[in-house]
Amino acid sequence: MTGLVTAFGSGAMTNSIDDIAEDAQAYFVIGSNTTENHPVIGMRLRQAVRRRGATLIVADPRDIPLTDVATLHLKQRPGTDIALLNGLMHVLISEGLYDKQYVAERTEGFEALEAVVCQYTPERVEDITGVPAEDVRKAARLLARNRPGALLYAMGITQHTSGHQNVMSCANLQMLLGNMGVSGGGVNPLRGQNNVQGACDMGCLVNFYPGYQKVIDEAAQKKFVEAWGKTGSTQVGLTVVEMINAAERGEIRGLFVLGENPAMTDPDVNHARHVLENMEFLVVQEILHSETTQYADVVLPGASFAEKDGTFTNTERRVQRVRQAVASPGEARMDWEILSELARRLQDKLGLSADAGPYAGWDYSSAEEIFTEVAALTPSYAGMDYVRIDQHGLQWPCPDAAHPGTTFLHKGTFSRGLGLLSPVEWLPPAEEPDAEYPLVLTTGRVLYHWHGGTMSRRAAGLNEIYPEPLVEINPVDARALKIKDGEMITVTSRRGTVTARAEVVDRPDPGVVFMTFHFQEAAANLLTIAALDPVAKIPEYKVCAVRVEAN
Ligand SMILES: Nc1nc2c(c(=O)[nH]1)N[C@H]1C(S)=C(S)[C@@H](COP(=O)(O)OP(=O)(O)OC[C@H]3O[C@@H](n4cnc5c(=O)[nH]c(N)nc54)[C@H](O)[C@@H]3O)O[C@H]1N2
Ligand SMILES: Nc1nc2c(c(=O)[nH]1)N[C@H]1C(S)=C(S)[C@@H](COP(=O)(O)OP(=O)(O)OC[C@H]3O[C@@H](n4cnc5c(=O)[nH]c(N)nc54)[C@H](O)[C@@H]3O)O[C@H]1N2
Ligand SMILES: [Mo]
Repeated sequence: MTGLVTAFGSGAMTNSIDDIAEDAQAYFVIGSNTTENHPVIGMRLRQAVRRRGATLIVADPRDIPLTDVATLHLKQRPGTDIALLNGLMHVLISEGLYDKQYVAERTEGFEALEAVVCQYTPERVEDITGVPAEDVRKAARLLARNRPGALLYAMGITQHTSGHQNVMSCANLQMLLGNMGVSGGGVNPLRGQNNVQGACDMGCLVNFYPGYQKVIDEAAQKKFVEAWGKTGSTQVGLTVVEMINAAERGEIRGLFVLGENPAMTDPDVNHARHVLENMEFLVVQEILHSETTQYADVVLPGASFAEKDGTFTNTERRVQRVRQAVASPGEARMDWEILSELARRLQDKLGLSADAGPYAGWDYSSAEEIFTEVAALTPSYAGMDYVRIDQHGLQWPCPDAAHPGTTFLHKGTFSRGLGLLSPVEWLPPAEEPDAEYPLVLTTGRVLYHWHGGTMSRRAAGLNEIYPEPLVEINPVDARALKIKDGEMITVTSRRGTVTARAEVVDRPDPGVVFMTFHFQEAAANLLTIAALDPVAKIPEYKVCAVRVEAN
């Protein structure tokens, strides 16, 4: 889900943590609560600002810990990022502040971009986003004056029906500033889980084989069918929400859920739970019981990260070894062992074993064997093996055994040659506030909990620090609704309703409320909308319309 494919090929940081922390003169953090959700990177940003005076611009609809040290906070309305980014580019172009040489030598499409962004005057941008026109100008000038600059984004940018276009907009801005292909620059999606980058690299995306080789590309198809036999898929698959919808239509009868808790984390979760309940056959491979295992016909016990051997790929494309630290309890086995055995039995049952190919079998005896196979079939991993990654890991692309790995991408040239500036128009979110549901709900995370809470809510210390769900609401709205800080309130959307305690704070502006999705007793996803970005298919978790009432 988070494997959003950007204009630059794959959803990965173009740069590295060290080069950003050390060489960037400016940071533009948009839709990333970095200190709470990527604390190591958040700490490096804070240090860069405090110790060497780097410029920090935060664009976020809420006050977040980073805004305390920011040079400037642009507090846009949720779902208005494209207008804001176009406004910044408007100023860069109209004031002649963009990197003209870079744009001429390394990019194409400038005229088309200019034609669109020239309509986003700072005054019009203020109308759409709520950010004062003067701050839009100030931000553009700061970014132009302090280069190289790194743009960092996370779910505040991607979890929208315009998520894919939001990312393109970020890329446009960084190209105009000449910030691509340089140390301390780049467009940097901070990846969420410890190994979501690795899962995407391995081909756990609907449209890619390992290493972002396209499933629809004929040469790639040929390679993988030759290597894997008929089991090598040649069709683009369905994403999470698409699967739920297909199951409802009767097109999917069985579901295998591995390391996910969709009964808590899918959007419009009343609907998702209903579909899970009616699934003819549901297998859940888990380390713990969750809201989703309650619907399962079979639960397969997986081993946790500390009980695993293999590799994780972190957010800066660094492939690293992970070693089993403790034995797994009971019958639990590593996820790949369970999958291999299941696949072996299925192959026998379906008579596919005879279907040859050097890697058609599932008789792996170690994670290393799987790694070697992937490296053999994947150019960006071709130069890696367990010996080479042992000490510090290696950052892909690493095309051959002598290659040192890649700190930052797009040096000298983009993979397509010239960087394409692609104009993007702002469009409103799928659901906007109205008389019946007058407030915008945006959802996200806090430092102390993790997603559906399956793991973090079992930790006594974390529950002590952050024991219950809170709804952040601005004092202006609270006063109008006669809600006091700490009172129980009801939040209702077109899809569901939850009750939780109000935290009356000016972290969000009037008109915006914020909830986390960590607590099953007030599951924010009962409220969210399952509207998808048409390209990336990511749900619009960051905007829906709600009504709030005192209890
Ligand atoms: N403690 C903790 N850390 C985590 C996780 C966790 O659950 N707990 N989850 C991990 C995972 S998988 C992920 S994907 C990352 C997510 O990391 P983040 O994306 O940083 O987390 P979120 O809290 O979802 O959202 C980030 C910010 O987006 C802002 N936002 C809301 N609406 C908008 C909008 O319309 N535009 C913009 N620009 N910003 C908006 C929110 O106010 C919030 O500050 O965190 C990872 N790290
Ligand atoms: N409203 C709202 N909803 C959101 C988001 C949001 O910002 N707002 N963010 C979305 C995002 S970015 C994400 S990534 C998703 C996360 O959604 P999920 O991935 O569904 O959330 P988790 O709670 O992390 O669930 C992972 C499950 O895997 C289990 N597990 C942990 N380790 C292992 C292992 O090694 N093997 C196996 N087999 N299981 C394991 C855990 O016990 C847990 O139950 O939520 C999405 N949902
Ligand atoms: Mo995520």
